[in-house]
Amino acid sequence: MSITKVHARTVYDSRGNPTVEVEITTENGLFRAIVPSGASTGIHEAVELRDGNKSEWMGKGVTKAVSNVNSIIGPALIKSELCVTNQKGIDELMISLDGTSNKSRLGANAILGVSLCVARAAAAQKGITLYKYIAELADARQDPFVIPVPFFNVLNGGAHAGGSLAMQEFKIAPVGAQSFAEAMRMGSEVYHHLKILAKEQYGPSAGNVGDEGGVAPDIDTAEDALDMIVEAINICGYEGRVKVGIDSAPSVFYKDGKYDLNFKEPNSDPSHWLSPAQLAEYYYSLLKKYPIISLEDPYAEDDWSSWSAFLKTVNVQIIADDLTCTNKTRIARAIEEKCANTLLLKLNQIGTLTESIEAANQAFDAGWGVMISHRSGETEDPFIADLVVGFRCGQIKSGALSRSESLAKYNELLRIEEELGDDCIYAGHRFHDGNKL
Ligand code: 2PG
Ligand code: MG
Repeated sequence: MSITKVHARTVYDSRGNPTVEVEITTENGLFRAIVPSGASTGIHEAVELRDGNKSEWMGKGVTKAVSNVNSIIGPALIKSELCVTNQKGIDELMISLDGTSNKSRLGANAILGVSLCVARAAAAQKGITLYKYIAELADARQDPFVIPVPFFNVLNGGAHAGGSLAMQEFKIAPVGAQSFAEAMRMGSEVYHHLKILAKEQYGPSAGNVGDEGGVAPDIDTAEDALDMIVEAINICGYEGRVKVGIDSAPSVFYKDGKYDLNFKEPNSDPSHWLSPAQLAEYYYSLLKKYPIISLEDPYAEDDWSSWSAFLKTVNVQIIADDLTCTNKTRIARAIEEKCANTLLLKLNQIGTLTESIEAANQAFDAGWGVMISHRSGETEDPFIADLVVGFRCGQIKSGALSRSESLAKYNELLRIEEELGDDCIYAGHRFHDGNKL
């Protein structure tokens, strides 16, 4: 079934910034997708096309990307008469229409919106759910489906919050739950106890939330954050069943080959900046003291040698986000140089579903795990819930248990788990090996 109409418009993301929504019409109906946007974006990501006109939307308008869908991509797709079930053909057509290596002409935000709509239209044509269709596209086993462990980002710092905390995300993972539904209950209880503790220890405003819905108290160190999180876990009686993850997102505090944990302070003293080896020592101390099972972006996006030196010395999950940017050349290098053991997969870092499938399979083939991720500027579109089940990844992060842009994904996973019943298993402690379960 080919496409009869393509239409894009400007809508708004969870930070109130403009973003691209695309609608595609086929004989089966109208299908829609909205594109998310990062704040701590890696410099090697595909280009999110912004107008740059400071007098409108502070330069963040997406009218060029919207018009690229309406006047270039849409007409070309309709003319091509490609069937919506030909995801690869359609994605390749858009990549060649763009003609650049980083999608800077048409914009990854324009291309991704269309790519995701096409998948929804194809699933409808086949009369199957989106996650099942994605599993077919990715050539993933479906028997049983794997429901991921949610890594809830319950405490926000770095570029996602005010306050002086340098590290960006402190996540809780209910690996000891029996089901996704139970993981949600456990996560919700810990999150609410954490909020109470934050207010008690740092005053009423400490319960205010950051960009990803986690509490954002004005604390200085990772230890302050982790002490409070562990206390909340223990109050709920979930010691051993709820573990912890961190995304340092240090590309924003990497300066002159060193790491400045005081980067929000304008007059930060360079003599306190940490060398890569000192930062490693700091991570070891955290790993020793807290129930950490996952460290994302321990080092900056181009500090390759520090990544590989560090990986040799730890046995937790090490996730590459800014390092790899869901880009196959960078993933290949990270695999070759043994920099990490898990890929963070973000659709808009690369800009098409086809390339995202290739990235996931590239990681799996190397024995890596894959975590599916939202962006800190999100929308009500729950696409990644279907994506994580279709890809059989075993783990997802979509922010905290607050704000509907985050809950849209978690709630969709609750529905999927219920719908699948005995035909799915919760990844639990085996979250890293979802594709092998
Ligand atoms: C990250 C993400 C998502 P952003 O660093 O992993 O949590 O943040 O979308 O701002 O890049
Ligand atoms: Mg990250």
